[in-house]
Amino acid sequence: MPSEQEGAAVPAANKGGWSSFLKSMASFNGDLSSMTAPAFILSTTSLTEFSAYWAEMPHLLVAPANEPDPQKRSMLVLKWFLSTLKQQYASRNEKLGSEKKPLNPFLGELFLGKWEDATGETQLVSEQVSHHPPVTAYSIWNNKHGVRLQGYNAQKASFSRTINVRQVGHAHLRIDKYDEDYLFTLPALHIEGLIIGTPYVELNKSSYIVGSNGFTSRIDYSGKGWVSGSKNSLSAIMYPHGLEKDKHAVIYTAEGSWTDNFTIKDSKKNIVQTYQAKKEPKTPLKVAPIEEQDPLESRRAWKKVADAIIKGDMIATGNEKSVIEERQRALRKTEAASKKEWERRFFTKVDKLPILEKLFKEVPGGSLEADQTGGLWQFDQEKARDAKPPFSKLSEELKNGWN
Ligand code: HC3
Repeated sequence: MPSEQEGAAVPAANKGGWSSFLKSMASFNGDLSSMTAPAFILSTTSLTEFSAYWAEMPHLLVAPANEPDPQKRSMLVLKWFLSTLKQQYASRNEKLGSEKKPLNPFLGELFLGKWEDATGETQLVSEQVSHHPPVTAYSIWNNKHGVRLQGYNAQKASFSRTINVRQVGHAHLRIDKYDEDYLFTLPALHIEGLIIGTPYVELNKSSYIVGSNGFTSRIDYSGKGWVSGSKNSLSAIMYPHGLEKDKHAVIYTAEGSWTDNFTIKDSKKNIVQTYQAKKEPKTPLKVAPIEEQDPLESRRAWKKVADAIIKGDMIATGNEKSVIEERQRALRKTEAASKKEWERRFFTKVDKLPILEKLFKEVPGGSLEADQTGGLWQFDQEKARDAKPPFSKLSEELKNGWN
């Protein structure tokens, strides 16, 4: 894949490393966790933290719970989902200048936090529930508004001119007041700017939001092509179940950019919602100080690795990573010897997810794909209620809200 532009944006000292990385991608086996990237492109953040991107604007997450009209409620769910895209897929390159390679979570790794603002407390629990394949599960809830989001995700990657990623997994939003459930499928993505050394995510194909109230939204993603099109584009339609192909059945449409502005229009083409990603206020996530965290909490567990990455000390980075890997290998050995599987702290493997199975019928070719995610995962309120310090505050929250 040599090119004149290769590594153009990479500092001179790192050009060799970038070239070797690109060459090594020709034999990439599709397992993102086994990809070895040069030091300067390593992130200090683990993928367990990415679950927080779902709720950085709690006011938009809870807004549907305060809308009595079911069609408008579904439209607000669509608006919230679209608003999360920039956080999920573009916030890192905005902050760091390019998409870096996140830390691969170990089995049992946790990331906990909360958002506190006018919407009340929104809690987050994220846990690595599987290592092979890597699967991250999360639960996010706001008791004041009776809104609960949970889900899990894995990535299937391939290399053809760039890194292409199909996301496996889903998100499930529940609005207590209306006894309503929404299924979200996850968009496919690929990496742009890889050759010149400024990788960033572009979304492609489609994703769906299926509501138990009878409305589905399909979101189509596109980017800048050779001839036309613009970066990070989205176009969505919302329609009654089963009427995806009927143009006259469309109730709302959304158009614009998931990193900038988009509008939502009704069937008469009146603008009913405008969204400006750069202006929308975010609520910072509060995470316990590292010394108060559980040893399995991400920032505490990865601290020495993160410090070594920041210092640019690759030897220490490798050594500290090995300490974590060795500990994990020893744990797996003990478990195998005692025929006991690692007990997930907040999630449980279940045989069925009946609500989601029903909603998946509205997604063309969609299914739960349990074989790709090491099973089906569900937030376990019992486990969370019994949580011991430092998670006791969390169990109080659960006692007060979940039924
Ligand atoms: C592909 C990705 C890891 C997975 C990231 C996921 C899909 C994780 C779940 C989140 O909810 C959404 C999300 C956002 C970004 C995805 C990452 C972008 C790049 C990263 C690759 C493993 C890194 C590739 C290495 C390099 C050097 C090109 O950045």
